[in-house]
Amino acid sequence: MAATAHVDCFARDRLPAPADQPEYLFELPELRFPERLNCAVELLHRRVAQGGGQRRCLIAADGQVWTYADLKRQAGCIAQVLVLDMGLVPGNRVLLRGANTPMMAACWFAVMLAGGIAVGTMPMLRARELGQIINKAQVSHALCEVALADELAAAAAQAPQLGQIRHYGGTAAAGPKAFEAPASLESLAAHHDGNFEPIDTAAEDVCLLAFTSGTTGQPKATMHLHRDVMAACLCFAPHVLRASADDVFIGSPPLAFTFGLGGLLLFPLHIGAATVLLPRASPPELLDAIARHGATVLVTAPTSYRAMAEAAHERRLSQAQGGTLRKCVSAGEALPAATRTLWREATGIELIDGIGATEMLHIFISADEQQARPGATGKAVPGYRACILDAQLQPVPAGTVGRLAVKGPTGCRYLDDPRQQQYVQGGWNLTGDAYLQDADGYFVYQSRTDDMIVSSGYNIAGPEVEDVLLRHPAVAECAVIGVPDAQRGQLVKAFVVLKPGVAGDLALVKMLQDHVKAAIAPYKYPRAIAFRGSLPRTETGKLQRFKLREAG
Ligand code: 3UK
Repeated sequence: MAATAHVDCFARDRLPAPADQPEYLFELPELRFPERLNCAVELLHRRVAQGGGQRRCLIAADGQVWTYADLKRQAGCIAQVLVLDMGLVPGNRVLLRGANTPMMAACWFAVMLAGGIAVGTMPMLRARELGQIINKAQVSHALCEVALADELAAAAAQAPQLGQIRHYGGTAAAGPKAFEAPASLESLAAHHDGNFEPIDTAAEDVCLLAFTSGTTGQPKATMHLHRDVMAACLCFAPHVLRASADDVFIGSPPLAFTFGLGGLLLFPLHIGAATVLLPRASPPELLDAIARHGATVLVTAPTSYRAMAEAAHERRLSQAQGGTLRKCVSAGEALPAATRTLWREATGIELIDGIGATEMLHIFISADEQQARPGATGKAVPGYRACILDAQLQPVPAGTVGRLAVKGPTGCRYLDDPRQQQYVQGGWNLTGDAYLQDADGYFVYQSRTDDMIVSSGYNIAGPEVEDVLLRHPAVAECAVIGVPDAQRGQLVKAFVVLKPGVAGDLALVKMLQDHVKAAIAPYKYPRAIAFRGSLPRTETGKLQRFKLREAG
């Protein structure tokens, strides 16, 4: 291992033992990284040094533009604040808390330049969850948007090692408190020149702790290296997405979620493109913003595509319709074939579905517009290998459902966590997803392994039933789970959100059941159907099936 630049070796000392780590693949020549590598230098300084400093880089919701040179300078100033005013030493963990904005992006790059370790946190997290993260990552520094300061302050009160917090994004309207508060991050940054000499980190130095959006129990922190950040930019993005320097990226996932970090910050910067950072990106807000900013590449979750489809058609968003949009990425959850069809009919654009994971940093199975197959995720992204294994880690024949296993340049390294041995077995990363590989080698999602419904001895994948229900004109959203049943072991139950104006009565229950029986094997039909106003979802757009199971 090359000499670390870390003075504080907390993360390095808590890496899983080499025997517990996955096997890494660096077969693509571009994945053979030098020993010394700082991802901020690669993504930012290199572009400016090569004359791209005046290109548009970050676009705020209000249309304000930061060039690459602007971002480099601001990140340099914040790095100087971190080191000179806040006493950061390489290897310290810096918690980042804020909505998607140019300042949040500048803070992220500042941490990289200073050799720190960024700890992203979703804006919606409360003091209790922030406290778990601060404790697990032993966070010493924090950069926080004023509007989200309260929950962090409550968490920090219980965490003596978090001694340094600075706030940004306040306005005069913040009230009298703003005058009493210590100097804002912006005012401290303005005292520096931004000419920060980047820390000469090792390619294998940890630079990011990404917490999994796990549904229950203690959060897991995945560790990623400077090298991993570059690997993410060199696999899915150039081989599947294939965006160009003229593209304008836009989307919804928070930068604290690695789907958003890659899709809305790392990938556009890697190719010299521009990216619109929206603090709020609900489907209606996202629709407005796409048109307002002339966005060309959209990154969001399946439910968001479904919610936007109708209006997208009316607004003629895509290039073929006279708009600007040309590429759309879906990840975070399985993409129902029904949603793929809906979006194609609305815009003419074939979605690029991809499965990624916090553990893997980004997308490892996907298909571009030409290769896309309804109902399938795709094939291993160049740089990765994937297969389907049984309980004994033996490969299963095509068409057989088993455990999805992957390896590539990135992989799972939990910080000091016994669950490492569950995710990584025999050198493979086991994502916890049940998949099959079809005769043509396409990977077809079934369900999370522990969500598979077993009813009267049949294995039933909830998402397959959901896809059928979503094709019924009365259905806006739905979720299918197994509930305990004395006769059948488990019973298939659907939770359905109806389109506005539709009445959820017994006649509709019967109609939906018949609709499913007519489309797929009748034993899969939901014997119970409950109508709901909404479904429980995480901030990353994932359905929280466990909450529905608890509710019964
Ligand atoms: C599920 C999918 C089917 C799957 C993520 C892109 O979602 C991301 O990371 P998380 O750690 O969750 C990982 C799990 O989510 N999943 C994600 N995408 C798909 N299932 N089809 C998909 N296209 O269960 C996976 O194991 O929150 C996604 C990039 C970065 C990410 N972190």
